[in-house]
Amino acid sequence: MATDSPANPLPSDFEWGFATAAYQIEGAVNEDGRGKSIWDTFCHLEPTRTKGDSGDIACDHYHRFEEDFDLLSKYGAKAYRFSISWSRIIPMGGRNDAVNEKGIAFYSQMIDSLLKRNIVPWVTLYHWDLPQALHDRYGGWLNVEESQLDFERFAKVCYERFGDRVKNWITLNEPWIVSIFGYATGGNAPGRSSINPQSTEGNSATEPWIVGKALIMSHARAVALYNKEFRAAQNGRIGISLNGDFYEPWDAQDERDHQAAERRMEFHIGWFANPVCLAQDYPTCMREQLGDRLPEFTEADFALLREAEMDFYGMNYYTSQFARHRDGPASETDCLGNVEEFQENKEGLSVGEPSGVHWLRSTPKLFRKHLTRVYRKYGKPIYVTENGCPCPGEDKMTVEEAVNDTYRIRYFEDHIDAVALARSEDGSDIKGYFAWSLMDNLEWSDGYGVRFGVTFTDYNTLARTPKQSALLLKGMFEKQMAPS
Ligand code: PNW
Repeated sequence: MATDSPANPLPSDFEWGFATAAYQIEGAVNEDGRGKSIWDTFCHLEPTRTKGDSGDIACDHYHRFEEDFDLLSKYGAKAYRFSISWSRIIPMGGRNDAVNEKGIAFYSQMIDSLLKRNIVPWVTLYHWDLPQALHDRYGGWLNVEESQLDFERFAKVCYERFGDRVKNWITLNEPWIVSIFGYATGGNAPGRSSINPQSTEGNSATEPWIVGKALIMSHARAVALYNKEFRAAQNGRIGISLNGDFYEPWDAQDERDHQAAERRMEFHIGWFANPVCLAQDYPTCMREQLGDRLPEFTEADFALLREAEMDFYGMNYYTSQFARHRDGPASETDCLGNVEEFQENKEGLSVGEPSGVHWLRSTPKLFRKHLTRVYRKYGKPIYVTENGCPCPGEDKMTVEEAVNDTYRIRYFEDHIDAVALARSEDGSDIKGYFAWSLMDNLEWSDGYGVRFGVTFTDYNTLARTPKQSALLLKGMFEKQMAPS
């Protein structure tokens, strides 16, 4: 039995489990009154922006969630993080639009099914699937004033209908990716960009910063509402999930690269964490570079941010990189802080071992640094809300080969070790961990080729097969909880 002693790197109440997102697994896009989201539209653009794939069927989780929760039980998960499709709950999205009772019933059944199994539900309100109707009506996240009021109402419906049973809320998943991939590079829905040859509309110099403000204020409204009207009765916790890599200087001898690494992290994390964790303005280096392209916060905005005190910082972590400063002024469309990014440093040393996707190398030591930097800077307890990888070559493997996921097993071991060390050695308060993902699923613009699951999904038969890592995670956590 695990007992708590100061020698145990992880406490016995450390929460752990697996994460997913609605559009990546549910399918059933036209069922039971669901409205379209911007990802339905994006996945059906021609020429394709998603390798010809869409979430029309995905893992068919909508019809198979009981089977998938059997897997969670089998893996020993204590918690499960999933997201709610806004357009299943409010098909047209807006604050005066109708609520779809069938959408409510679906998530209600899911929540009950988890609780019956003693698995704690963690709900993300927004994992990238904006109702298409809001995009059409007023430009979606480009309209700061309208979008925050509609998001607040969506959040309210979720608290009212699920908050008796759901005690863990995540407002937004990765607002950085939403803003930059959606409105600067155009790689994600709604695919707007002025620098992407496949995009027909957009302004990469201005739109991501407007969208960022819309997301910050939407988060703030959802948290302030929870604090004011629901916290006392429901007694839950609320936070946000931010992505961000740790950056080391490309040339450790060059002070300008040290500054570049810090600036890169401010553009990644400080952009959102300053306002949402500290009720402060954007980092100074962003103001300096972006000038009046970065929207101001009014006094009323700051007042709302102060009312939106949250309980935890959700960290999505996959990899890290090196940053090198650029000479001269930043271009209008730069969104990284006027730096170049590399996976090797000046000496040619790789940041980590390559995985099955180009942007991800395994960097557990920098994970520990990242956890501790974020904890010291923003002062919130941390839940790792995503961490995981595809194995090298996994996209071409048969199920028999893929279940033998030694790279992923090592990745998890090393990253869980880093969490334990950040706690026991650095004093960082880390309370939970979710592996991404419960099963292989639609990897957004990469389609179904890139497999992040601990469960293999056969997209022809929709059969699920546990990979070895799925069955080993429980032991990895228990080992860290045991007296040493
Ligand atoms: C996250 N990057 O996105 C998302 O929250 C998940 O939905 C997704 O499946 C998972 O990570 C794996 O990609 C990211 O390029 C997408 O650095 C891309 C990056 C980071 C996170």
